[in-house]
Amino acid sequence: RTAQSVLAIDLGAGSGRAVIGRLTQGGGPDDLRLSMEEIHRFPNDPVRVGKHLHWDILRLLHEIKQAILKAVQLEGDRLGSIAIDSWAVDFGLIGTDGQLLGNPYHYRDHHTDGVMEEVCARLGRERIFAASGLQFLQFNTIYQLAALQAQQPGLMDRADKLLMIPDLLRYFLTGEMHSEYTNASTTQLLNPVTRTWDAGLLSDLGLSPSLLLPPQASGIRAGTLSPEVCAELGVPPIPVVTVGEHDTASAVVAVPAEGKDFAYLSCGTWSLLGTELPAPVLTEQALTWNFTNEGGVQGTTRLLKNIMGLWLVQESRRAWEKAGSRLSFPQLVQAAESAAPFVSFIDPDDDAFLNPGHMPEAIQAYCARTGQPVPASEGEIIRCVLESLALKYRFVLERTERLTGKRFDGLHMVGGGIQNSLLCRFTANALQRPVWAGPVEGSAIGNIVVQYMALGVWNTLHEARQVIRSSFPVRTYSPENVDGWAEAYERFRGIIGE
Ligand code: ADP
Ligand code: LRH
Repeated sequence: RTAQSVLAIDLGAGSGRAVIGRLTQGGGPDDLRLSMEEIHRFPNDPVRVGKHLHWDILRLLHEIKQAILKAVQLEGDRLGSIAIDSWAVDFGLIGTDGQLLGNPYHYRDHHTDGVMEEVCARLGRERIFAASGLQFLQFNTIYQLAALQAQQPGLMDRADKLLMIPDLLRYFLTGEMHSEYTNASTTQLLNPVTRTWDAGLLSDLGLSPSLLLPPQASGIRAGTLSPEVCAELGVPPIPVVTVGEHDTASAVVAVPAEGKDFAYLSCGTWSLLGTELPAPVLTEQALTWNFTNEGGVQGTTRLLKNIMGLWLVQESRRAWEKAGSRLSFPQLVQAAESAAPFVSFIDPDDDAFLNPGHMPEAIQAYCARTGQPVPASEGEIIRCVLESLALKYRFVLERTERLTGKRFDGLHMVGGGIQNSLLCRFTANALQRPVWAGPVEGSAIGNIVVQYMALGVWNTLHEARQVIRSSFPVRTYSPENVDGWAEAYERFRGIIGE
């Protein structure tokens, strides 16, 4: 087997894609180039059943199989390995017979409403933060498990193992169960110092330690396609490896930074803004500001904060589509560009926006509640969202600097959201620093790179990032209209009450 190409499956909350990564030799002996070819893209539409929102996990498995089939048809024996990354926190429960128990919940389902508050009152926020280093989000795995214990004790009694979404899909492909570290770190049950499950937290929550498998590093062999999958698809037993299986961990791998101190924004359904560090920041200030220390590839820490991101645009578009308007993302961006600047701002991270049902109405209600002009047209609403996101990026970047004592020259942006060049421009303006936008398929590229690291092509992230830098375009946005944005930032801070 000549291992020259790899298959990355990257599942976002909005859509999934399968990408083949290939390495080619440039002019000199050290001149490697990475290229990628998207071979499959599919929507990831959650399904509502009764009161609850679930992922369509078997459909995702079906799409992954289609991707494997296409990859083998294209690459034949050259295909060296396969890996999956996905959104964080969600999981499937497996019974003692090895079967999946029920459909995994979507993290935006309301079954966790109020549960975080209850668990924090019982265990203490300080204690949970010291034991996990994680930000408090109501959908973290820890609160989903507490919700299931209260609401479906029978299910929890039958659960033998918990597998995070990529672990689960890998299990379906290989028959082997493993837990991958970067995604395990998003559960809020993993200790950021010992990098293993926090026994105290598990015990206080009444969770059996045997529910969770020991977290494994990214970049190791975690099985091969099972005989059943090989027979079904007519493909050979290709190795399946672990990567940074949390999509944000993979996105951070793909940041084409030159040095070790850089700020990034992974820009998709969510906006994840922060920096890469050798160790977690577990200070009181990090807790108060609700920052997170997630596990990164090669033992790094991702100090970052979740910002609601382009979910606000996606959901607005969905509401307008239901009402019969069919504007594409580029058309919505164009409408926003034509709308008046700096009219109203929202805090993108207000709880009202987590899953409001009708996003434009939620945005309008926020503006009315805060005594601002209420945006009406599609362009006005999207303008309000994009300006508010850019201003929130500045707010979080400045806090990241205060937590780390570092100063960043600019911001790297990766992910599907950088196709929104208005947002990139606004961000450079709000920050009053340059934005370097690229690559678009950050998570898929990070996934590919770690597969190549598993194959021994690179030893360090630094080397891999050098190749990413020379292989994919990066567009620079320089700040303009500095005064207008500085004044807008002051108003924005007043509105969000910080
Ligand atoms: P995820 O991986 O979380 O599903 P992506 O990284 O694919 O998300 O980013 C999806 C978002 O990118 C969409 O919500 C949309 O706002 C934005 N987007 C995608 N394509 C375009 C485009 N052509 N123009 C503007 N925005 C776009
Ligand atoms: C982005 C992401 C993010 C998590 C959220 C649940 O796709 O993985 O890092 O907080 O989804």
